[in-house]
Order: sequence, then structure tokens, then C-alpha cells
Amino acid sequence: MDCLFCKIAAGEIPAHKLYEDDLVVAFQDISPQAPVHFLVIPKRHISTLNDLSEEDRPLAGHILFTAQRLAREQGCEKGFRVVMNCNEQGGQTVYHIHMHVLGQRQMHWPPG
Ligand code: DGP
Repeated sequence: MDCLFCKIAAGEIPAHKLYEDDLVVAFQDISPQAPVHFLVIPKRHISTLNDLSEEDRPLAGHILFTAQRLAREQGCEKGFRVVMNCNEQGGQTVYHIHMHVLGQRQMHWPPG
């Protein structure tokens, strides 16, 4: 499958990885929108949030807890934001699910 994030997960395309285990990889976003901006992805290809299935519940939890732990390690004690864009209207551009984690600046609402 010709998927950018599958290739990053497999180490075929370089990325600044913060963490990796059997299930997930976390790496710096190439176009950071905050002083801290990294992505947490499953190693297994899942195109969009709509493609998660019941059996992916533990994986989804693992992504969230990985985001929480790494945000803490990146010094985001004062707060941070997680975002998952889904499909075109949700602003998704890479069709391999990823959780954005942004921090170390004041966030605003509503987002654009
Ligand atoms: P989204 O719009 O939610 O699909 O976000 C995709 C993000 O992926 C975007 O913030 C930029 C990031 N990105 C795209 N290509 C690459 C890449 O080759 N390397 C890294 N590290 N990040 C990428």
C-alpha cells in the first residue's frame, strides 16, 4: 500500500521519532503548528477514524495514553490539545489515522 505514514512506521521514510512500540509510533509533525507538535499513529494501516472497529478499542486507548505520556514528557504540564481530523471536511490530508498533539502555546477556540 502506498501510504506515507505506513512508510514512516516501517522506517522507510525518515522522521524524528519520539516513541515506538509494537502498536504505535509517535513522531514530530513536519509542519509544526505549535512549539510541541507531534503525531501518534497506529503501525497498522487504518485510513480514517470512521474505519476503526470494535476490536480497535484497546489500540485507540493506547494511542490516547501514548499522547498523554509524551505530552507530559514534552513539558506540556500547563495544557495541550489533541486533534484527529476525519475525512475531507474534517481537514484530513494524510489517510492513515493520526492523533495530533500540540502544546507549549496558548490554544484558542473555535479552531479554523
Ligand atoms: P492532517 O491534516 O490531520 O491529515 O495532518 C497531516 C499532518 O501530517 C500534517 O500536520 C503534516 C504532517 N505530515 C505530512 N507529511 C509528513 C511527513 O512526510 N513527515 C512528517 N513528519 N509529517 C508529515
